[in-house]
Order: sequence, then structure tokens, then C-alpha cells
Amino acid sequence: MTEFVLSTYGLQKDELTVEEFGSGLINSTWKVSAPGKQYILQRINSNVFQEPAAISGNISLIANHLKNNYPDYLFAAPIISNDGNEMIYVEGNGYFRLLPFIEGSHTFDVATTLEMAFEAAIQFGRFTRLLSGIEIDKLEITIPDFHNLSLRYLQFLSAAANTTKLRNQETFELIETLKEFSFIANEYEKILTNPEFKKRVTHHDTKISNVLFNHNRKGLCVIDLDTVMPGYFISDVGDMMRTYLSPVGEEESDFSKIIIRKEYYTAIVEGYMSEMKDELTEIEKKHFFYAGKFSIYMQALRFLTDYLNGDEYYGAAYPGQNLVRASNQTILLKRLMELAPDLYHIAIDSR
Ligand code: GN1
Ligand code: MG
Repeated sequence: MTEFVLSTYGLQKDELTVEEFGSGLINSTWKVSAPGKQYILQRINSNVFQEPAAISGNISLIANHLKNNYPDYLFAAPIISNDGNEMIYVEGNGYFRLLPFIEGSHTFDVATTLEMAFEAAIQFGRFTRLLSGIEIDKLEITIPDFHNLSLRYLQFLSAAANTTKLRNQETFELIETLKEFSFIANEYEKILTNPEFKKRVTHHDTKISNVLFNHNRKGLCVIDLDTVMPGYFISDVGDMMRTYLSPVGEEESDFSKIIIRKEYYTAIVEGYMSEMKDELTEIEKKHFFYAGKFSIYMQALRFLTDYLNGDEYYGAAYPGQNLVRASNQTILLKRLMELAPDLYHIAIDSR
């Protein structure tokens, strides 16, 4: 399959090596090595992204804006195929695209140093800031209601009401706990009606592996732009907290290892604010800590919903994987909330 796709870019099979790459849950990704040049090949999950043209439309809009206004910004735009397309459609297999592999770049799966968290937060903040001149309504919605926490909560309630007896019994306590946290969704409802919350160009998947670093571990740029669309800053800041604060990630089943590293919180604040402090409103700054609750709660709901629905969205490499992930994220949420008195003021005071 990949052979045919690569041939449409003029890349011939006998001179290529193709290996699986990265750790994303949704799209499939390969690294393609040709003599003297390397590429990233991706297959877009069309169950999740039902309108791939919305993704390529957004990416060209962004690429043009950056090229015209910030020509030095490193932006890995998709390569155009020999017949002039940004994506290749293969009957029965969906859409593929090819990107340049940025030479000398590195990615990391876990934020193991404060500098990495700081650099990543700069990169995501810079991305939103540099694109603040784009008319937000020109960007298309690539996944409707992707970070709509109220809807995610309703979907969770419905999954809990309609699951198998066994899954319901197993998850009873976790379901109750997540219901008790529904005030986080209520607060999101208030944000929706508050004009102080601005719709901005938002990445929506700010894990550390979506930042390219150079050999000195300085951030180069952000990647994985499928979910770039209008959104609130809490989505990006929150997902950084969700994925950088704990030394272990969402797959960890030894929950005693889930802790909040306060200094990583400060690194996220400092990195993000170094780019965004003049863009965010006072009310937004006051919701910096809330961002972490928002993202972690939403991810716990999404994993548990998927478990209750029979793992149809994320899939499961072993039975119960989505339950482990949901329990992990719920512990992370509790750990974060315990530190509210210590962390709440850091972003507000950083002005
Ligand atoms: C998915 O595919 P990946 O790993 O980049 C998901 C994110 C979740 C993440 C959890 C389109 O991202 O929202 O936070 O898994 N992306 C989509 O690991 O659902
Ligand atoms: Mg992603």
C-alpha cells in the first residue's frame, strides 16, 4: 500500500526503507528513508477525521500566513505529489500524505527535563501567537466538538447507562467519582458564554512528542497539525499539564508513580507566558490552573467512555487498557487538585 502512495511522489520502492514511527493512537505514521533524504508518511484515520480536506485547507492557510508574516518560522508543510495533490486517496485505505522529515530534529515521548517542558510551552504559545492575525473563522473545524467538555460528559453518561452489566459493575466507583467532578464541566459552560475567552488558533494535542527539538534540546516547531482549529487556550495549556506534570504517562498502571512535579507546572507557565502574556485576557490568566483540570478530566471521561463503549475509538492493545488509562487520568486529576492552593497563583502572578 505505502509503495503505491510513495510512487505518486516519485519515490521508488527499491531505494526506500519504510519503518513504523511514533506513538500516536489515531493516525498511522511511518518514517521513509530515501538516499540523502527522509520523510514522514501518514495515513489519516478517516473514522476520526471525516473531512480530511478541512485539515489540508487549514494547513495551507497557516503555511501561507507564516510564510508571509514570519518567513523564518520552521514549518513542515505537506509535500505536493507529482500530480499536484496534498493528499493521496487510496480506495479502501483512505487518505495518505507525505511530509519532510526535518533533518537533525528529535522527538521525545516523555518530558524528562524542565527545559523540555519550558521549550515545548514556548513552542505552543508561539504557534498561537504568530497565528493571532488569522481571521479565526477562516479555519475549519476538523473534528466537530472535539474539546466540548459538556458533550464529552453527556457521552460518558450515555455510555455508562448503555454498557454491559460486567463493564458497569467493574467501573461503578470510577463512574461515581467522575460524576462528582462534573463541576469541572459546569465551569466550562460558563467559559463558553464569557466574551473574555477568545477563540484562538489552537493545536489541541500539545503532548511533548508533538514538538521537534534540535540536538541542543531547543524547541524547533510543533507538528501533528490535524487538530489545529479554533479553540480556547485551556485546551493547549491543559494538555501540556496532563502530559508533562507527571513523570509517567497515561499508560502507566502503577498509579503510585503518578505525581505532580510542581516545578514542571512553573516551567509550563513561564514558557507559555513568555509568548502569550500580552495576548491572554486577565480572566483567561485566572483560568490557567483550570486548564489542567479541564484537560485531564476530559481525557479521563474519553477513555472511560471508550471502555464502556467497547473500545471502539481508541482500540485496546490488551483487555481493560482504556480502563487503566481512565483510572490513571482520574488519579492524575486528584493529584493536581490537591495542589490547587500551591499552583493556582503561579500563572496569575507571572504577569
Ligand atoms: C489521540 O493520536 P494521538 O495520540 O495524537 C487523541 C487525543 C488524545 C490522545 C491521548 C484525534 O491523540 O485527543 O489526547 O490520543 N486524538 C484524537 O493519547 O482523538
Ligand atoms: Mg495527535
